[in-house]
Amino acid sequence: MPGEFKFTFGPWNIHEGADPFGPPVRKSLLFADKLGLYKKLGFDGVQFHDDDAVPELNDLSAAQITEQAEAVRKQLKDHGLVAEFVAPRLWEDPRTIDGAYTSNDPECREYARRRSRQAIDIARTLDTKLIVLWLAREGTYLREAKDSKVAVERLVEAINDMLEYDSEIRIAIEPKPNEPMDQAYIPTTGHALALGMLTVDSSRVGVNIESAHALLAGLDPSDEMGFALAHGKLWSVHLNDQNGLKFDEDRSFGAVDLRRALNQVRILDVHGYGTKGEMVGLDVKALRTQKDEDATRHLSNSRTMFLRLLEISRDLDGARLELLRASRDYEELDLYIMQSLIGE
Ligand code: XUL
Ligand code: MN
Repeated sequence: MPGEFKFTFGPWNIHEGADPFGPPVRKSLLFADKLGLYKKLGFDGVQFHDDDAVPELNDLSAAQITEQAEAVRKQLKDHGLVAEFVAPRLWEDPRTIDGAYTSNDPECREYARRRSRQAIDIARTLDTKLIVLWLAREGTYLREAKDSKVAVERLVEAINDMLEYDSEIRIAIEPKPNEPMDQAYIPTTGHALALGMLTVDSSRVGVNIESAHALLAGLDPSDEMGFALAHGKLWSVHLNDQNGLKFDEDRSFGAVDLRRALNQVRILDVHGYGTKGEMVGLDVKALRTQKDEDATRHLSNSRTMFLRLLEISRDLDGARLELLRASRDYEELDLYIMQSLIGE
């Protein structure tokens, strides 16, 4: 039954190709033009950073922020799209250089908390109750720069602040072990869920799992997803792929390791991901070498691979799998999976 999953991506996934070593190599598309591409590419929803929806929001009043967010809500409606989540962008402003919620400077921490409340206002206007927190700079380049116990307490205070600001929002933490920091405080799903347990309402703190981030932590993305699913906490995913432990490559889903991708699709499908409104986010980036006219293929390719792997997963013979497990014939199981992947 392919088609029951709803797919999303963020405007940042259509990208000009700049990297830390070189300038943009493709033309910028206006947000309005990007919106026009979603349905054509087979996508149903948009993931937002707060300033994807309301640019330069630090310079705007609360009324101006709401007015601009309302205009975006209308644009979404016109395109038949929904907002999946809003994520406060807490890594570009000078006040977030040394971290946002965990900065050693109280004024910077206050800025981060105010900005997070603004992101919640935007989310409410866009009709989503999901906030994603990628804790980009909440970590250190060197251990002595911050106190890790105090840092966790500050993360809890910041999350409490958001939960208390709006009694309906849910927060999905997107763990990542490194980049831009040497060492992040919340590197894995386990850390994110344990952090949620310390907050005033752990029932409203879950996770957004990104394949590449799990791989950078040396973990298997499908097992991370299984862990979150067992807790009822998998509220969003950022599927992509990654060639080893280099940098966050955001490769197209399945591009490096088809079997690893199959296992992610399978764990999601078998356990009903999507049946409570969860969406399949594809946090993928076009290769820098890609030309303007074909710079959205990574998105449609990733979706195509998800749906193809879904078919393969659903075609697996459940009884045969059970028999192979029961007889502990994992060599035969290995071959069965590989043959399924190559279409034999
Ligand atoms: C960073 C990352 C972000 C978040 C959204 O590595 O994945 O795009 O997904 O803030
Ligand atoms: Mn991501």
